Amino acid sequence: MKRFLTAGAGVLMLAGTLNAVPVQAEERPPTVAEQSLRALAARHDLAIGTAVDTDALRDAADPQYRALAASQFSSVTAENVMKWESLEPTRGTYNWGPADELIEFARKNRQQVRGHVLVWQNQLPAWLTQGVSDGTIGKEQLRDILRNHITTVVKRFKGKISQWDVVNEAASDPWDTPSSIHLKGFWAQHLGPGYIADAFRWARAADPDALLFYNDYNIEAFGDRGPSDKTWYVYTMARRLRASGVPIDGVGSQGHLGTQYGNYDALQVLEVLDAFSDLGLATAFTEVDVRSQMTDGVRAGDSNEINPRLQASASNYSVLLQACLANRRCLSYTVWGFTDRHSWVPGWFSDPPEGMATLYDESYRPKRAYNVVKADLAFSGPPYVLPRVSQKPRR
Ligand code: 9MR
Repeated sequence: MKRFLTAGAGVLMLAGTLNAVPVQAEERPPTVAEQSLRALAARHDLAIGTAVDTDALRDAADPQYRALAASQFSSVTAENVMKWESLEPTRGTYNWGPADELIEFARKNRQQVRGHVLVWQNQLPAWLTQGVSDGTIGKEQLRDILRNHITTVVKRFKGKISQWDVVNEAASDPWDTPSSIHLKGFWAQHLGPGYIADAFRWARAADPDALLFYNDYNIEAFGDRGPSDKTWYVYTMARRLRASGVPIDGVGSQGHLGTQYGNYDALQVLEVLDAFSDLGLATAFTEVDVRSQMTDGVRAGDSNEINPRLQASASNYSVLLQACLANRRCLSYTVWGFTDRHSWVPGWFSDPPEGMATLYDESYRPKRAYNVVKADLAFSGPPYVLPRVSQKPRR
């Protein structure tokens, strides 16, 4: 230290004598802690995204939400406002306002937008589900309505959406009846299995440049590859769609995990991403969050109960991110909300209550999960982590 000070003083004296430019503090690169997630992800060409609650984004009393959404993320997904019930609450009358606001926010902040979602059995407008159940909308008409919806929405946002979730959550779960995985829900029931290929074709016709994804949960790792293995089912479905020339460009794995479950390691998760990309598909994590049960102890602030949850949550975020980094066709890693202040989890899981699922706590303090995501982005590189391979939309 003494030697350093003496040398420093010498330089100062010399500079003074020669009347040269004043000595500046030596330039150093920003530390990892000072970097944003999006800056670190950019080194891998990886988009790091978040679902956005547009009410929170608009809330003048909650400026931190907006600031973090802009500074930390390079991609945004509408948590709700691009869903059918939000876009077309009354038949034939579209409400574009909230979705447009998000697109404008993304433009200002140089962010990509993931479009979520075109075809899903949830959050459908009542006029549609009621019309089908009372028979005023018949099968042929329903198909026309779906084609018209996809065409209208995709054209409206053409050029502004990098990836569309075209079909969401079409596959059943092993706890459904029957336990063998099958196509479930409104669309399969009323239109039959062909609606999936149709949806991709209609979306492609409306925007030749957006990447078109199938998106689902509980497809992080393969199981026994038997009839109740959902990941295997989705893989087989994607393989068939590719083989028959359907314009599907990617598979999104949502990544909704819970610390109470036996989850996966990065190699298991990578195996699935590699299987999809070997079919010529891009991959993405689209809705990552890792929730925990909120026991009485957790709610009372007992660190014996809180710490293992924070650590397990962080570790699961890391597993998914490491697998994504290692798969060169994994184009984006999106979290489903970034703060416990605005997360779907507490409202959805109440018995037992669950929460603590995101990267920041309710007061916007970064949690261990945030630091682990940051460290993975900062400390990974060749030979196993290489820049992304861009995906060309399939014609
Ligand atoms: O986060 C969304 C929540 O605000 C809505 O109430 C809910 C309604 O279905 O949908 C949530 O988002 C879901 C997403 O659209 C699809 N995958 C599962 C997500 C969490 O339920």
